[in-house]
This record gives sequence, C-alpha cells and structure tokens, in this order.
Amino acid sequence: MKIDVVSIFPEYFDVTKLSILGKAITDGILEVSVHDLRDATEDKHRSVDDTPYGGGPGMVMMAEPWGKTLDAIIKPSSVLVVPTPSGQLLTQSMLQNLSRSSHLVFACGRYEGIDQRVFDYYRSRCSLLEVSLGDYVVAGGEVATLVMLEGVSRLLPGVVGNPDSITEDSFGQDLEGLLEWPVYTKPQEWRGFQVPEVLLSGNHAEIAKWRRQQSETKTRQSRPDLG
Ligand code: JE8
Repeated sequence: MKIDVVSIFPEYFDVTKLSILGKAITDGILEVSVHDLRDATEDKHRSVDDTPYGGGPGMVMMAEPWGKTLDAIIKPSSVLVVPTPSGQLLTQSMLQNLSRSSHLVFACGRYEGIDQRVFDYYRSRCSLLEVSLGDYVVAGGEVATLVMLEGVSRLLPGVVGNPDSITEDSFGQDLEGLLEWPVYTKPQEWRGFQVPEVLLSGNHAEIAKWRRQQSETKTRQSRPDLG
C-alpha cells in the first residue's frame, strides 16, 4: 500500500518509523511519503492561509497550495481522506475498507480548515472520505491521520505476527462488538492480587466462557450503547 500525507508539519509523521508502522515500512508492505504543503507556495513567507470570506475568526487554508500539491499525488484510484470534525465518525469497518485500498492520501488541515472548493474539485477526480476522530475538537488533521495510519497498517496482511490478534479485536469479528476482556501475565500474584483461577485451569471451554462474561460485564459498565 502507498500512503501520501500532506501537512504543514511534516515532522509530525517522524513517529511512523516506530513500532508497527515502522515495521510495515521496513518490511516493504507500506510506503509512506510526507509532503510539506508550504513547498507548493511561491511567496517569501510561504503562506498557506488567508482571512475567511464572510468574516469571522481565524484563517482558512487557501485552495491553490492544496491544488498544486494534490495534482501531483492524486490518481483516479486514490482515496483522499480528509480529517475534519464535520466528517463521518471513524469506525473499525472504515479502517478495514481503507486497508483494502492501494493508495491513500491524507490531507491534514489546520486553522479553520481548508477552502471548500478543494473538496468540490477532488470529489469528482477520486474517492473522497471526510472523517472525524470523535466529538471533540483538536487543532488539526495530523493526529487523526496518525490514528488512521496506525489502525490501517495493523490490518495489512503480514504486519501483525498473529492474525488471530486482529479478528479478536473489539469491533472486529469474534467479540461481536463487545469490549475486550481483562488480560494477565506472570507473576501469578502481584501485590496481593491473584490471577483469576480459571485462567490457570487449562480448561479452554471454561476460559472462553469466563472471557465472554467479562466482556459482557465490561461493555455494560463502560459502553452500554454497544450492548
Ligand atoms: C481541525 C478535528 C478530526 C476531530 C480535524 C482537522 C483542521 C473548524 N474548526 C477547526 C474550528 C476549531 C479548530 C478546528 C481545527 N482543525 C480539527 C480536526 C477532528 N478528524 N475529531 N476534532 N477536531 C482540523 C483544523
């Protein structure tokens, strides 16, 4: 899979060389290119923003630096992903769909967002997906892009060692939308707290039943809306 990211803070994506994303890249499963939007500017201040038509606070990202940058990146088969608080809420099934694409392009806005005409223009030239991380406000699209990069990369075949650890995810298949059960490792006793007896029993049917009950209880307590 090829991923292009456009941002005025390309250094934000230095973390893609770590952990699961870094491994996907060094294993040749994923190729990530990060583009500085300011490279598409001509003026000496490398401006990418201007005041909003209609008035109001803040600044809006100008269409032309985006147009110059995206024209060199986007193909008809690309999926252009735009993080925005007014997008569709990000879900695991969206990540699964994205992981089946061969080319993703992430457009990271800042300030009050990107001139609407950029979306009007590219909507007819590739698929466009406006995505929100959740109902809260952050300062730009970069963190949402990192969330999607990490979420997509672990779904690519060959990136996570054990494929069971993908299907067992909350919001994946096996748990049917329930939350994850608690997990334990050595030692058997820590500061007076014991590992639940059933997990030491070797009885796989009992263990599966206990984990299912734990998931149901946890879901009822933390996320009754998922019930
Ligand atoms: C962003 C964002 C996601 C989420 C994403 C992109 C670009 C219009 N508002 C823009 C005004 C307040 C400041 C906002 C800053 N901003 C926020 C997000 C997001 N995906 N779940 N929350 N916020 C941009 C500019």
